[in-house]
Amino acid sequence: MDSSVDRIAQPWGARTPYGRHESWPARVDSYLAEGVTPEQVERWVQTASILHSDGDAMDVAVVDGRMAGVRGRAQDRVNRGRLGPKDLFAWQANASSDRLTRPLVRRDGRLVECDWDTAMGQVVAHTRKLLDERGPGSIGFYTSGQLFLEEYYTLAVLARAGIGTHHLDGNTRLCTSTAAEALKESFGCDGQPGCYDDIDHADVIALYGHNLAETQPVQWMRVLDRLAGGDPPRLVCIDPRPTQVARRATVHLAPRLGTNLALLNALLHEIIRTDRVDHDYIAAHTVGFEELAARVEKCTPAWAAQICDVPAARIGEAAELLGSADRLLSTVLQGVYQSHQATAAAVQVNNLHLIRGMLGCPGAGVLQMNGQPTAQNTRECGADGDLPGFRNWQNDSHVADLARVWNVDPKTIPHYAPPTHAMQMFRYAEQGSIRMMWISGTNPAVSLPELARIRSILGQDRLFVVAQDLFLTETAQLADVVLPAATWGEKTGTFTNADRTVHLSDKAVEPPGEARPDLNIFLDYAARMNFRDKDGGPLITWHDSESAFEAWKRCSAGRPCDYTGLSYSKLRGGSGVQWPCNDRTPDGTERLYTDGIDWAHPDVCESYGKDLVTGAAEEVVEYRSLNPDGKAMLKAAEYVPPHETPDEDHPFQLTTGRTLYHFHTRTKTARAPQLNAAAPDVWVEASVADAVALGLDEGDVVEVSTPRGALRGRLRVTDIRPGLLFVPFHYGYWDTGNGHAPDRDTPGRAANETTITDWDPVSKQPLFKTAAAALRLVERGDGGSAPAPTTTASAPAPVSGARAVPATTGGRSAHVTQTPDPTWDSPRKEVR
Ligand SMILES: Nc1nc2c(c(=O)[nH]1)N[C@H]1C(S)=C(S)[C@@H](COP(=O)(O)OP(=O)(O)OC[C@H]3O[C@@H](n4cnc5c(=O)[nH]c(N)nc54)[C@H](O)[C@@H]3O)O[C@H]1N2
Ligand SMILES: Nc1nc2c(c(=O)[nH]1)N[C@H]1C(S)=C(S)[C@@H](COP(=O)(O)OP(=O)(O)OC[C@H]3O[C@@H](n4cnc5c(=O)[nH]c(N)nc54)[C@H](O)[C@@H]3O)O[C@H]1N2
Ligand SMILES: [Mo]
Repeated sequence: MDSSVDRIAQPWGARTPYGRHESWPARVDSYLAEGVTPEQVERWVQTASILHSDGDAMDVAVVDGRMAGVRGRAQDRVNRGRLGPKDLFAWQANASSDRLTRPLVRRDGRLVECDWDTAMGQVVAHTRKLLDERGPGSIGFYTSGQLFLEEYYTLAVLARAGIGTHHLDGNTRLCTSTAAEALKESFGCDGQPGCYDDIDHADVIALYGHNLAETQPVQWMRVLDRLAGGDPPRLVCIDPRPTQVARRATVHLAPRLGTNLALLNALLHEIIRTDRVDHDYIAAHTVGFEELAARVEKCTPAWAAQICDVPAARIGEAAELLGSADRLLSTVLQGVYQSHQATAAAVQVNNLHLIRGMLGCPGAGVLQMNGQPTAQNTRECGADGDLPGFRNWQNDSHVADLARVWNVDPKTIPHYAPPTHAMQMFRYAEQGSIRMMWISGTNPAVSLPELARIRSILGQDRLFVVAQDLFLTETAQLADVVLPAATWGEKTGTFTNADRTVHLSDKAVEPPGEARPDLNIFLDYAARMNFRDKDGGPLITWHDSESAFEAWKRCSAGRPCDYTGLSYSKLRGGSGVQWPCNDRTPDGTERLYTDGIDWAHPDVCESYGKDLVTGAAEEVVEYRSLNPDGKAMLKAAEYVPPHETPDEDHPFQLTTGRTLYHFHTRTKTARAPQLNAAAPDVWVEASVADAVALGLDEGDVVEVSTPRGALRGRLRVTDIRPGLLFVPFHYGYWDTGNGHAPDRDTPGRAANETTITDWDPVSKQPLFKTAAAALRLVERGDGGSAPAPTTTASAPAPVSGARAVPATTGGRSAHVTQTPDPTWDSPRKEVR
């Protein structure tokens, strides 16, 4: 029976319970704009969500050449028809009246409209001048985790072999660089070992710094459905906030910020002490066990309890669950990745699985999670600081192989040092060695740390900034040339989610005005620059998305992320398919490492690894002696405290992150009325104890300040860990009315006014989750409440005598139809 549910008030919808080792029942969620009936829909066009890393498969409804709604795809392995609130409502932003429709160039200090020839002419003229005068090292490209595979691959070829620059990275640096690095450190190569189906089989699911309920709501529905079914899994949650995950956990540990490594070392200590290790697996598939055991020998729960400020007994309970699990699934995300020992901590989760032999079979998997929808492709295609196809920049034969694919001289591809990471690119621009920065699909003027610094870098006269976006974002406002991009729904391409599932996204409608797909913009630039291969032929031989995909397939051939068995026609109609997909695995590959470790041999590995504490890169000689046979590497690391810790002036720890209803800098979700209304402005979360001590109440306007800057917002009192503040990072200034950057007189509201320029030494991922801050009252709230949702981790704490905060609801315009599959009989899956 169909049901209609307000999916703002009930974000996860109705339950479809299922038991362990059964397949997840299908349920199709659909939403049509008010006044549109199913009969009016002319076409349903296949795609998947680009608002998180799940890849929820969906069809877009088209009426009169315009988008009119969405419905989930029941046949897809990822979501089995379900959609989350952002999937359901955010498409409305595409039709927003303030989309960029023409290119802009800066004249006399102001951005004015022009034609494409003028804008691209300026970009090309600047490139040529810089190449002549300063060489390729003066040009940097900062891209995204939200474009399509075909676009990243084209960008990687033109930047690395066309321009020959070392400076190409994605905002994936802020997002999944630790995921990639942790996989390289343990397995020698990027590539997600586990998959979402592991949720169907696990008896214990551990989530480290991962608010699955809000950031991948459809997979949380899957967990909720298992919790409601037979033989439910037990959850272990490591998060200092009372997330929905924490509320449903058997063991919830709320550690001090930045202490994940201490906690993980204690968990490993307990598992080794109680000998819950798989000695055969360790002997057959790993190196480094003795060093790991020695490193964690003194890391008792009592030791970690002091550092993390959680009860030692609780650490013991968590270790008991992890140690006794029959099929353990672990996920790791930003609560681990965006702190000072990010890679070192993420690697310990891999270690825990390796020593327990919990890998490569149903229910036993690690998900070093991705965040952005297409971050996986940024990594595969080498539009982050890696070479395409997970090739090793330190291995000359890998570089030669890439040069063969591109028909260029190996010397053309810069590989004399590690590729520049995004934080370093901004440093070079600050110092003046980078003079042109082409920013595509990211909004660093809100998303990078220490925004006052970022604004001053992007605002320099000597730096030529190109911004390629859908809207006149905070970043675009600082650019010299603004290129209007067509986006999801308006262009065709593919992308890959966090469990290696490749989806095709077909064009549904025309882009507004003169906006062009990113691929066309990059191809146009390459043509105007006349990039050539070593025989004088065109460097880039493709002309549209499908031919770009075919070119990428050739580049991926024989590599871990092998796409050779995929094609647009294969991806149309059914479910997404997981790479590697080739002659041997034509239906894709559910799990990696089912028969041992495949890509860690010194000749094939993507990386020779780094020192987990200092980040110093190892050489091939060291790697060969550590790991001659290409096994998994158990790498240990010693805990060191966060770089910035509270003191008298800044007595709080400050962390930042997300809320269910918004995506990043809100260029899309603020333009979807249902989502915007659910969390229309910034807020600050503090604990009951701290609010009482400071005499603060729900709704009071407070200021959070650090040595970098300050922000103001209303207070929400929650069950967050005492001593900790949380601020969502979604709120820039483009829609604040005054439309200009904060200054001394108008304090900002972006979390990144306060964050620090600092990063994990191994992955170079910036620290958004560990700062020290002060909190003060600015103005009494006068009975108002914080604009924070009540359905999420931001739910108000029950405080006796306090006013009730109105519940978050969406009303009529948020009603979504849910259609369970009537033919469902919960088949049991075969389990090896
Ligand atoms: N609704 C929504 N969903 C999204 C996105 C979005 O913007 N909005 N963005 C997508 C992207 S790009 C990403 S990267 C993912 C991010 O997804 P998540 O990582 O799940 O989201 P965050 O809110 O950044 O952080 C997760 C949790 O880390 C906790 N945390 C903070 N500090 C620490 C710490 O020191 N230790 C531990 N153990 N935990 C800590 C926070 O309390 C928070 O609940 O979400 C994706 N999905
Ligand atoms: N304080 C704090 N800061 C953080 C984080 C945090 O947890 N705390 N998280 C970090 C993480 S994990 C991430 S991923 C980043 C995200 O940070 P950003 O990438 O800067 O955030 P978005 O708002 O997603 O920016 C994407 C931009 O691309 C545009 N866009 C969308 N689709 C297209 C397209 O098809 N083509 C083009 N050309 N443009 C498009 C959008 O309009 C938007 O302006 O933020 C990071 N910053
Ligand atoms: Mo991210």
